[in-house]
Amino acid sequence: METTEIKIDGMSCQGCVNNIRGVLEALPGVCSAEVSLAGACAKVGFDAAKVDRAALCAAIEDAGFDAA
Ligand code: 9UX
Repeated sequence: METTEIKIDGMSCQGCVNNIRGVLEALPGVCSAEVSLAGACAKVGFDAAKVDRAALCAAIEDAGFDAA
């Protein structure tokens, strides 16, 4: 498993955090997702054979946030 940290702009409450965690966990290949409102970031564990960092960012962007 690989892990990556993604900066996320636009989260304003714990609901956003839960939404993003759900979006990430729904992606095939994502093993774990920890999202921090205070840290404005996500730490994601994933299987690099199934999903890549760009796809993680794209899913967060699709949910209405800025990911980098
Ligand atoms: Mo909170 Mo986030 O009411 O999209 S869920 S602002």
